[in-house]
Parts: sequence; structure tokens; C-alpha cells
Amino acid sequence: MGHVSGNNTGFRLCPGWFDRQAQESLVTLLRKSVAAAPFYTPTMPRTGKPFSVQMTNFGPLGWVSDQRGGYRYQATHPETGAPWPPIPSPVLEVWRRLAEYPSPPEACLVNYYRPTAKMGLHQDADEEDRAAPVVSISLGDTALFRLGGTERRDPTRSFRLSSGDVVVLGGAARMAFHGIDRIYPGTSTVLGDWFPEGGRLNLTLRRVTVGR
Ligand code: MD6
Ligand code: FE
Repeated sequence: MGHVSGNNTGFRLCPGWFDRQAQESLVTLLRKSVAAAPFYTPTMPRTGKPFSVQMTNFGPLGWVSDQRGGYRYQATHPETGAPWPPIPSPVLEVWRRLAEYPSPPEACLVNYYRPTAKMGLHQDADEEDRAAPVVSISLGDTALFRLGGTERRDPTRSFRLSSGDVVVLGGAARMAFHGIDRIYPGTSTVLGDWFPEGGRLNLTLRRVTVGR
């Protein structure tokens, strides 16, 4: 789980951060929280095209997107109007151990990828606090993660992210372009009871505001 040096200083991949048993108990916890904040399908700013992933959030602020309002953080679920559930403590624990940042995360975006879903190359750029890293947790089927540099045209490298892996994008890598090219169906059984078709969950922890 060492640092990868080069153009992406501050990128860290921690394979197997959660063992199978820890993955199972985390999935059970997440399922309970998601019952209070169901997955919904966000839409793209301007075009209104649906994302291929489904989303929800935990924490004081959640990342949302729709045709009218664009990308933003808000305190409530766009469909239920309820405040997001709290970030589960084993998830906060990952941040405490890896973020090297004094304040807690404010947002935990939860993405669910059906086996055919993907996510285009993007930067996480809607946060005021760019000094804090983004920490992400993968559960379920393996994904092909692509990481570039801070310019869209920069060369990219690809990594497989397996269930239980944690990624940190900090330092120079905080503003690196990244995306998910594909899911490898049938590579994990950990989501089995919840999503019989399999797929992948990704949790991204972020600090949104500066200070407090
Ligand atoms: C995913 N991850 O792994 C998408 N963003 O499904 C992200 O978009 C991401 O893994 C910022 C930092 C780490 C990430
Ligand atoms: Fe991202």
C-alpha cells in the first residue's frame, strides 16, 4: 500500500484494507443506512441525461446533480427531502487513519454500479477545501479505475480496484482526472443478498467546506 510516485504524488492504493468479514459487516451497515436514503438516479446538468450509476449520500452534505441545479452539495436527499443519514463509524475510521487531515469528512457519496455502469473521466472539483484528500472505498465487483493528471489530456494509468480496497487522492493527485472504465461482473459475492445481480459500491469521503 505504498505511495505511487511520479506525476501522481498523493495517490495511494491500499489493497485489501477491509478483509472479507469487515466487508460483510460494512455492507450490512450500509444497507441499513441506505434504507433511510434510497438510491436515486442523478441527471447531468443542462442535458438531463441520466447517470449510469445510482447515488445516495451520508453525512452533513451530499453531492447531487440534476438538469436544473447542476453539480452541488446539499444537506437533504433530492427525492425524500430528508437530511442524509450519518456517515457510518467504520467509514469515518478509514478517514481518520488515512486522510492525514484534522477535520472530519462532511460528505460520503455512495455510488452503485450495475455490472454495465461506468463513470467518465472527471475531476472532483465541487469542494471548497482542496487541501483535504478524497478517500474512496470499493465493495463488490472489481472495477477498472483510470487515473490521469490534472489536465484532461495527460496520460493515464489503469488499476483494478477490488472489494475492500481503499484509494486516496491527495496532494498533487487531489485534482487528477479519474474514472471507472468498466466493472468485472461476478468477481465478488459480498453484495449478493442486497444486489442479486452483483455490481459495485463505491464510497467517496470528502471535506467540502474550509474550516469549522
Ligand atoms: C469510483 N471514484 O471508484 C469512482 N473520486 O467508483 C471516484 O470518482 C473517486 O475513487 C475521487 C477520489 C477517489 C475516487
Ligand atoms: Fe471522483
